[in-house]
Amino acid sequence: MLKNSTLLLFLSLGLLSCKKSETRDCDDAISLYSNSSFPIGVAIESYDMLDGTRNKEIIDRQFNSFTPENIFKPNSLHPEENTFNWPEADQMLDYALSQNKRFHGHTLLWHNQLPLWMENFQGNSAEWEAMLKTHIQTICHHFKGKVKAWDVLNEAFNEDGSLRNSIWKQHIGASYIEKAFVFAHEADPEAILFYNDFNLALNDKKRDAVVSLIRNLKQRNIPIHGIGLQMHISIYYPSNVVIASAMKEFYQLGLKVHLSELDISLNPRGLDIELTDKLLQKQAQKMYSVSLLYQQIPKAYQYGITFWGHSDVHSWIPSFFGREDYPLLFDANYKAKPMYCKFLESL
Ligand code: 9MR
Repeated sequence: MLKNSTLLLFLSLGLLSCKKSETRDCDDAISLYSNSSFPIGVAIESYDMLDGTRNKEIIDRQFNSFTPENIFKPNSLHPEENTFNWPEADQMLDYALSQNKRFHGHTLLWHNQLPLWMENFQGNSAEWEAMLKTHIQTICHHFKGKVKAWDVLNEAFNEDGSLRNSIWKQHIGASYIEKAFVFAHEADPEAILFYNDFNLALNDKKRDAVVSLIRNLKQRNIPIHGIGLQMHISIYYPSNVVIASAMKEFYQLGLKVHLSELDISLNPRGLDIELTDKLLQKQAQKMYSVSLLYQQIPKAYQYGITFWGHSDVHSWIPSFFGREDYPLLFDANYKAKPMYCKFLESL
């Protein structure tokens, strides 16, 4: 027999698919965030803030939360052991705050985009731990009170659910994770601290591993407050049922849920595709469903939905995977796509 909660989930998914599937024309002079009950974010680069550009117009009008796509990563913020690179980061943050945008720090730790000195650091485990502490606390102190939330740790798990063999795990051991959260919390007790990863809806093994890590951290009062479900998804998968149950699993652990890097691929298999209206409508429908499902989680757990860029021309996907794709809200001419219109309609 279906449990009540499962039954409700299926009923609501049924309702989602019964709602209008036509995309009405929409006007991007409207603002997404001012029509939304939850924050709507976007990953930005410094060039997105250039005066007079369509980029700036879009990020200012449509979004009320900014995530730095690259310049807050370790190789950029901490390029040499005794050098922190603040000016570009400060400029981006000050701009965001002057526009009343929330600023989401991404990311204190990762296995990618590390400076060479960090990768080649020599020392015993106590020295590695001291280095980790200095890295995290210098950054958190510098931005204290301005960066309200941090991705403390990004992508620590492999797809089979094992812990990635990053430099942190190799030199400090698995306890580097709890240490990282404690260090960040000591430096800025007000900051909301996230673990961020991809495929957490799609891949049960990975999700189970992250859930059990978080349960363990929570039981020991390690300060962790949110989960970043990156949501690099496609029009084909993961299913809406799977997305809904992943969000539920995490908010039931008491975590705020951030759909932190959303984009919807039209071409996950990297085929020669023709960009048809049918594909764009499927993408719009997926966006609509994800948004409605997100709005079904209790308000207190809705940290927001962040897109990993605003226009297809800036998406990381075509260059990273070497394939044609159109995963974002605006097309390469900065025109709002059906995905934008359906998202607006869902709010
Ligand atoms: O979008 C980012 C791209 O510009 C960088 O070249 C890339 C480097 O690995 O990182 C991209 O952002 C990633 C994010 O920081 C973490 N999750 C996966 C994102 C896409 O790769």
